[in-house]
Amino acid sequence: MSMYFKNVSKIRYEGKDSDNPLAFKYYNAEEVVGGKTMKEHLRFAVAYWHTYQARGEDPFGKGTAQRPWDNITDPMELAKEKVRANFEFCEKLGVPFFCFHDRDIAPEGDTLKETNEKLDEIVSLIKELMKTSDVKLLWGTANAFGHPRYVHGASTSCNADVFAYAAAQVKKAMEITMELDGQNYVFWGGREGYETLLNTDMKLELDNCARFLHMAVEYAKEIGFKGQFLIEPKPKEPTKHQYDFDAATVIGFLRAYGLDKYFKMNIEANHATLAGHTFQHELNVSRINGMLGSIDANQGDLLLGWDTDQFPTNIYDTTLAMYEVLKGGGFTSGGLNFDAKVRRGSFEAEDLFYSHIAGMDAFAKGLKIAYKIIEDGKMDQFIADRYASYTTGIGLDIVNGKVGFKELEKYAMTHDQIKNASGRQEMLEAILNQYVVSG
Ligand code: XLS
Ligand code: NI
Ligand code: NI
Repeated sequence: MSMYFKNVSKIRYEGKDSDNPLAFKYYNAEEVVGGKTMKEHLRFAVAYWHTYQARGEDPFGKGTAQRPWDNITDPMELAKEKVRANFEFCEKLGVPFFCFHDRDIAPEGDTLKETNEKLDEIVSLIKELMKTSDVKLLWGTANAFGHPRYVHGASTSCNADVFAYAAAQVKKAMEITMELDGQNYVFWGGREGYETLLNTDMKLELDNCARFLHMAVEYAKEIGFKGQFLIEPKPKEPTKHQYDFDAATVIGFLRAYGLDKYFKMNIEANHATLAGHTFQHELNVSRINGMLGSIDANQGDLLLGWDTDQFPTNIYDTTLAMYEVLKGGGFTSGGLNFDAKVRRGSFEAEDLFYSHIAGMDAFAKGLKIAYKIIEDGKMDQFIADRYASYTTGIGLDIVNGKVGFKELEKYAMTHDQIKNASGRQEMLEAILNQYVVSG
């Protein structure tokens, strides 16, 4: 196997006192936390688009990235080199999964037919390399937003020809995801949204989006695709208003159109921030609705209003995220996909390793802290006590549906001297600090 990352050998766990930047300080793949290894809990994935496609370009300047495949000019040769590089990269990091958009792995041809042929050629190479590797596909998706044909959206485009083209593209993306044994298939509503209501029939666009998803569900049944369908909420960017705004909006939409039993959420930290929520909020909403499927693990910059896709290094966030994941019973088909890119200034290939190591360590630490919080039970006990009034007397009657307004009025007439208890927010924040610091 050719070597793309020659200066880096297999990344090992060296523990918290190691000063080797190319070693894990907290992520110890085989270490058992509550009956499962860290590898089984965290199910890390490398995002193909950020790792092999992104060049660090921004609106003010060209890409700065220096990559081992930079001298290859033939697009198909380049695509193949990246496939090989992906396997070497994931193996060196010990990351068990990767994720891709159809257009990340193969270039488009002049016609849809040609594009699909190119895709097939690359998929066969991936399949071939999978035979001798433990690296698997966490999820596949279709890039139905980048090409100019998607200027007005894909399934929500005003142009029925675009709807049809997107359907053909997603059909193919589902097929290759299945062929590569992908464990999930993601729908991120790239340009499904609007810029202005002055030119938009929102009702028709939403109905069409639901029609599209129903077609996907039907087709999955037809071909026997058993992977989990995921929807990734995002409130804005690229459009001013994205229909899949946040978890609550998406869940409401799925229920309204009878799609809820086929989908779960793929929650991205930075998208939560853009929606004006915390990462934990989005995970919690998904979890309590039984729809927490997978995570796009990154972080945003609270001072910036766009999707900066930074590597997750904030231990508070990773702790509270893993708290929600553990409370939800852990990942099944999902995992932690690093939908994150190195900064423009971090242009060397080695930075791809430093960034993933930083993210993996942050989540490993978060997992351990979250597990300890749950195991100790102090936080749970506080919440249970806070709602204790619903476990006896009138509260229990409310929960059991035994009383209505008339009975409650009668009760309130004789219980109007109400006593509340403190919410103790600062005390709880200090307890959380103790957990995070003592780790
Ligand atoms: C963009 C999204 C995208 C999805 C996959 O903001 O995060 O990368 O994860 O299409
Ligand atoms: Ni994402
Ligand atoms: Ni994103």
